[in-house]
Amino acid sequence: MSRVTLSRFLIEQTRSHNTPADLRFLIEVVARACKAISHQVSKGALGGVLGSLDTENVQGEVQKKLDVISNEILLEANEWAGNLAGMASEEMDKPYQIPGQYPKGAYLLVFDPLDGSSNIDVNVSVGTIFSVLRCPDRQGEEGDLGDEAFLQKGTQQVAAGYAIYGPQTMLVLTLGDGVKGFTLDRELGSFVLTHDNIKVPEATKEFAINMSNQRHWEAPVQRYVSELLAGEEGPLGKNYNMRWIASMVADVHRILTRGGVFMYPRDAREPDKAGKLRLMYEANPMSMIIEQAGGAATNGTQRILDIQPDNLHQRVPVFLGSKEEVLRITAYHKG
Ligand code: AHM
Ligand code: MG
Repeated sequence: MSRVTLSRFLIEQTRSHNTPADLRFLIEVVARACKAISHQVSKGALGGVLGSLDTENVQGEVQKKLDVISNEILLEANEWAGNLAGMASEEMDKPYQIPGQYPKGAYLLVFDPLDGSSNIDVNVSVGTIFSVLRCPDRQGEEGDLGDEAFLQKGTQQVAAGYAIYGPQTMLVLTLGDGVKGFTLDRELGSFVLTHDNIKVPEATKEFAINMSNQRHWEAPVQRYVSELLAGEEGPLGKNYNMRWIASMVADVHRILTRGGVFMYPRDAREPDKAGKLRLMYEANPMSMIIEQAGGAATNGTQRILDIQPDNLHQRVPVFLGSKEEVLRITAYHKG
């Protein structure tokens, strides 16, 4: 049986679902960049790529060498291809302008080039998260493209995905019609479709949260997690298992594989920040994938994809995964 590569899948999408050719090329370029990042990540200490730089990103976080390398790989791969009007990244304060000598395209690409990078030096899975939006008409045609072009609700995403650099490198993708998983075949040099129609089980017995922040959480999260911990004797009547990888990509990948609920709530450590994770390039693409796989994603009170962003690097509380549990914790916030 012939194998379905990402390229073949995308060509078939163009035929069967009218996926525009430039969107197809864009995904191909992002996938190629992810292969290059996977290669860099896999070199580890041999490639001299581990460790931190002396620089901080816009969020005030120390940048890892691989954060910067991955950001550059994505920018260089995409800037000349003609599919984009601009890019924005966790690692850059302002949108990246397509250099004048290259053609501009209809889309915007937003990404976290290397999510979970605190895990790189300890050889635990990390990943790239990306979101594709349409560029509003005529913006950036003359002069620089501003932040406003990117400030679109998650419902406006035309594609979202992530690459996970783990025991296997995989690309998980949605074009708004279900979720597909592709595994990198290093001998072939291609992503091959291995997980057709990924679905998140509606019910689960597994949760993911950084328990060390418990004392800072708000009341609904305190209540919910104490019920999870109470197990069979508690109000939920079942025993729950816990996992926390501290790489959103790896935690979400597990949830897509076997169910679960992922939480990064707002907490009282930094009261002016609405959580740790960023809306545009972490929460929105992951929420689109989770919803397309039959799960749910909220900020506690509202569907994440319905939030109108007002800032490129805006933070948001995140509750996502198996529907039953996400609806429960959301009800606790409202009630
Ligand atoms: P990063 O984008 O700087 O890597 O931060 C995001 C990561 C997520 O992947 C993960 O869910 C979270 O931070 C872990 O945070 P903590 O170390 O507070 O548990
Ligand atoms: Mg991140």
